[in-house]
Amino acid sequence: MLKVYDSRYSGNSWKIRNFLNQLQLPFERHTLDLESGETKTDQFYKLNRFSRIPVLQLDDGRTIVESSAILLYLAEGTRFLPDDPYLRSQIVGWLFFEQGDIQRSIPLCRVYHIRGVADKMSQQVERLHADGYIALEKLDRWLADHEWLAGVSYTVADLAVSAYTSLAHEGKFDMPRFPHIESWLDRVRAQPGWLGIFETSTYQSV
Ligand SMILES: N[C@@H](CCC(=O)N[C@@H](CS)C(=O)NCC(=O)O)C(=O)O
Repeated sequence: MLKVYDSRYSGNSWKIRNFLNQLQLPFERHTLDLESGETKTDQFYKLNRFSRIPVLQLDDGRTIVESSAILLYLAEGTRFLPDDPYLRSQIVGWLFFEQGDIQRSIPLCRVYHIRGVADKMSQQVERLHADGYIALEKLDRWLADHEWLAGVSYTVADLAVSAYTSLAHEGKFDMPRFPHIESWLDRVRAQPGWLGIFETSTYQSV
């Protein structure tokens, strides 16, 4: 059975569980404690050369690391990743945007607020907010006249980009400023099998 190594609050790990639920694929969940250094052991290094979660482990023991790579692997041959090379390039482009633009700012802001250290880190939070707003403005502008990120239906790009975008309010981003993002997030959440970050998948066995 597929194994997912994750942590409770990780948005990157959530993407994987959410997608497995949408694909109706059974998996074993192994939740690690990041604060106690469980991703920094030699044993975990063998699963992920970058010493972080999420990791997907296949039946034969091989692993896939990096959330975008895991999503692309799982999406292959499904309606969430069309065969058409141009459409695929659009999807991959959004996955890069998520990694480069969204992840540069939103997750860290969220972590500072969750851990209650945002006030102490106010200068850094201000910089991260400025950066995050630039990415959110680009996304909102695209969504003003597109229902989905790539093509005419929900794809793995929508799933990936929506994860941290939908958690941005936890980093105190003012999301009502982005009405097109908010309507798109409603459409994403209405997809069959969509799973909230703290919901347990029916396909999860641990
Ligand atoms: N680019 C990676 C980022 C993964 C990542 O940032 N993982 C975080 C949790 S969301 C982590 O493991 N942090 C602990 C660490 O780096 O030690 C992905 O998309 O999978």
